[in-house]
Amino acid sequence: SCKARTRAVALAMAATLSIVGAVAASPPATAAAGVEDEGADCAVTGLPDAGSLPTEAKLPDPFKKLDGTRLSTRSEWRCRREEIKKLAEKFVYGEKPPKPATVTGTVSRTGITVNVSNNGRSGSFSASVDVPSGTGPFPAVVVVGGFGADTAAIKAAGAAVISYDPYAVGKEGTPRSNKQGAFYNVYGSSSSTGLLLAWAWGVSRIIDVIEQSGGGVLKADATGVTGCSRFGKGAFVAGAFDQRIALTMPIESGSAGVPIFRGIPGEGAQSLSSAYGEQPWLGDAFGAFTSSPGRLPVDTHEMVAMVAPRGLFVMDNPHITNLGPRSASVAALGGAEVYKALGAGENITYWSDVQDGTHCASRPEWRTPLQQNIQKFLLRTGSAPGAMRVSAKAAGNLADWRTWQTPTLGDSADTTPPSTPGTPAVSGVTAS
Ligand code: MCU
Repeated sequence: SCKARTRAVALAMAATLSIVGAVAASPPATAAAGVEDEGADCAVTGLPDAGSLPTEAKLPDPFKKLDGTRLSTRSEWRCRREEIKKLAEKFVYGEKPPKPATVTGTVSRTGITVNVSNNGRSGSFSASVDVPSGTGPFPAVVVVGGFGADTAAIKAAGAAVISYDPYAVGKEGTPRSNKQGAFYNVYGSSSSTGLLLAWAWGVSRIIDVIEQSGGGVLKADATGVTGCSRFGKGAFVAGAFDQRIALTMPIESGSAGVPIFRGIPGEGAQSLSSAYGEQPWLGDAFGAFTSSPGRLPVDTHEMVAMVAPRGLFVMDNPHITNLGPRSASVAALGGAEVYKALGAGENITYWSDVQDGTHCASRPEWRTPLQQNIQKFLLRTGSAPGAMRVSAKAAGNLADWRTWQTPTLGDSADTTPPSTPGTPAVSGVTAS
């Protein structure tokens, strides 16, 4: 069963673009940002209160700012993304704290250690590393949960595999009032942040350590993340919330992962109350929305958009209704509208056109696009275009889910310097 499998994996680990029309002075759209959150200095005002949310049956307009106006230039996306991030934290996942005061650790060809401390509290965890042939330094793919990804294909493409046990950072099986793991050691066992964002925080701290390691073994600016099922949920959230991640690859993530919350009840996927109740994956605040997702001021097409313009390869299984594949396709199609508006429509792939119905099976169909995505976004030697390979068996229709249209955004570059005592998550590194 999945549970036995995830436990076995955790135990085993414990034992051991082309931006079309790119703007001058902007980094290429395929490159990850140099910081965890480029919009950290944006002043976000006007977040709604939980008590005053209208019901919107269809997907919120990703291009509409909290002040009610719509984006007109690409440069505005940076702060619009920050609004989405704050909405997602407040209503869906809980808060992701910025980089802790102290992060130390080591990187070798076999493992990574991470030690963090903040305000007198500390936590540590480790991950194993498996390098491909060659001398390196290598790009790397973090495999959340250590299974379900085609690690042979990842290594054959030239990337290292980092096997990360998220349970060391956010344990399953605890009540929401007493969460455990390295994240909760630092931020408190009554933190309202759910496991998915705690796991994502752990991936970010691994990247901090890689950055600080000097790049002898692993390249700091070429990290991908993947994982299947509950760890696909985690991989998706990790990629959405850390702009240093160049390639995000959730596999069969199911409810609380990629599928739009609004679509899940109609499709008959794992219900929101079931996903919310099964484990404290989502933040505590989500509990108010399990039977009324239409009240959420944000949905997962906007988490897809948070990844833009970086590489995103969503893998899904059309044979298991419980996973919500139709709702996942709508999230990808909706988020792809933001990619297009940013001139990065070639950077997203959604692929549910697969034969084998087994959950988290190794799938031959994904091998080529997986390697092409690694070449394009991690090795930067390829330029294969993204694709929407939606299985006819579980094809959602974006038109049924939106009332908004995609604007043509002007090209002016964002020249706004970080305003105030901006707190870029990683000091001394900018995206230019
Ligand atoms: C698809 O991810 C989950 C699912 O949400 C759970 O209901 C089920 O128990 O486990 C799945 C999983 O993580 O399988 C490995």
